Amino acid sequence: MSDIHVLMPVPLPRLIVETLGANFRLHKLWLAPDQDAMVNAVASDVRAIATGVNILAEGIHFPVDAAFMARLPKLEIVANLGVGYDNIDAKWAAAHNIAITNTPDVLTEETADTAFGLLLNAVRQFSAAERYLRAGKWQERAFPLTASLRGRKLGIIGLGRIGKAIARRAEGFGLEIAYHSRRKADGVPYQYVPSLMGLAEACDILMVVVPGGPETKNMINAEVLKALGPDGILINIARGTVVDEAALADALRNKTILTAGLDVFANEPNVPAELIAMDHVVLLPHVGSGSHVTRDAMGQLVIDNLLAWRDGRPLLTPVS
Ligand code: 8YV
Repeated sequence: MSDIHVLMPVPLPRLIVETLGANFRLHKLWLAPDQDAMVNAVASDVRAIATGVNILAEGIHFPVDAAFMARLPKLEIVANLGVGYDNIDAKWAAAHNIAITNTPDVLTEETADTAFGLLLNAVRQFSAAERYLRAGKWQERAFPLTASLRGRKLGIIGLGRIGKAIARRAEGFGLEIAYHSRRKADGVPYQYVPSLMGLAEACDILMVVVPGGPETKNMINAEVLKALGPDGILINIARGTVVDEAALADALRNKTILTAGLDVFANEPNVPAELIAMDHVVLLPHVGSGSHVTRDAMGQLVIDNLLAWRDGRPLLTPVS
């Protein structure tokens, strides 16, 4: 065990807790009866933070914001479990020479699978159909016919690694594909649409794959949903904050759009009651990367980044 102090604000998966515990002086903040007192006690020693979003214990959120990092004068690195790192004030960290690592690549295919599962489920109403069967209603009559994926055009917002993995799947399903992002991507055969409104107008599926944070907050608003139109399907596997949830509930209630599939919410684990009450909307509890194999790979990457930092080797996946 080294004498390097690492602070873990939230309960991360066991692989990470055990391995970091064996290699560092690990402080498990979430277990402290008085968290503020624990931070004060270790603040002058802590050189690294291991954290994440939407972890094991529901409802535990811990923003690694400027105020928190400012309390740790020796902080050098924040290792995040997750590709998204909107739980960390990255600008402040960069300005203070604090490195951030995340867990890209290892979760790309899993998350793209989830996105596509949500889309198929939302368009063909598989969750509702299963509830129907379990409720014994099939005995009375067949499940109603649904909308179809056939003939649709998919609009991907954010053509990063996960966006491209979703696009590859969409090709196999015979969908037309367009995307919107800040810049046109090199070497992709998909139609680039320079504005979000333009993409919403041109497509009948919108797939949200952009990072969270202030820049994308409520980017999917009432206007965008109106442009998506009455056959439109919204899928969000990115961050709940990207979608104006009140506007989405209105759009679903008023049939401004057809349906939605959501894996993420603005205030997890709280989901607006109005969305829960809508049987045709598919809601998942932020399970995008949530398989054993993928979470293990993500956890290993958190560990490997911290060990590389400890040993003075280059970080594996630093956030630029
Ligand atoms: C979570 C995610 O990190 O990678 C992301 O950005 O949202 C998820 O993979 C995951 O729930 C682990 O906390």
